[in-house]
Amino acid sequence: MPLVYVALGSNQGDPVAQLRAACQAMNELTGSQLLACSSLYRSAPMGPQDQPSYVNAVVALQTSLEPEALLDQLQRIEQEHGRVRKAERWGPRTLDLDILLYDKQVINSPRLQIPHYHMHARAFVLYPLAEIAPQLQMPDGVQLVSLLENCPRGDLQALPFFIQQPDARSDLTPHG
Ligand code: PH2
Ligand code: MG
Ligand code: MG
Repeated sequence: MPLVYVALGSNQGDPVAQLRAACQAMNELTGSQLLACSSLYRSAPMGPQDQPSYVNAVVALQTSLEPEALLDQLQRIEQEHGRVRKAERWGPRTLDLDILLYDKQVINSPRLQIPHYHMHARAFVLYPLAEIAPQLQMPDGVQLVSLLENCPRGDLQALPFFIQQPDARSDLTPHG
């Protein structure tokens, strides 16, 4: 079954509760199982500075949903958690769920760009991802560790809260 990495972010309401609820909702998707969750991380907003800091995490999800069907479901979960789509780029949001990687696929459709278009340069994506998939290779063969070398950690800070870990899975081998 395909292995997908999803980035979570929130800076409105109760971000920690939003991220926990989103993990539970992803684990309940048809044909899907959450395999791993990173720690929660706080960082200053990228983009407009007149918004609260963000809480981010990355999860590994095994799913039989095709990429666009998964996108539909993630957008539904965003909406159910009060997401209001606004015109402002990089503006505040109650819940943002971005597909980072879908197996080794490269997708450039009107709705989906995978790998996620800017993941290479975002500490709040790369460090949580490395926590759950240290051996990961990008579809183009570049190692995640070499992306990290070019991406300073900045103010990214691991929080002392956790998302409940899914049951330990002996068949979860690093991707790549
Ligand atoms: N998401 C944004 C805009 N800015 N900044 C941080 N630190 N984390 C985010 O997830 C984030 C952001 C829009 O998706
Ligand atoms: Mg985003
Ligand atoms: Mg998004």
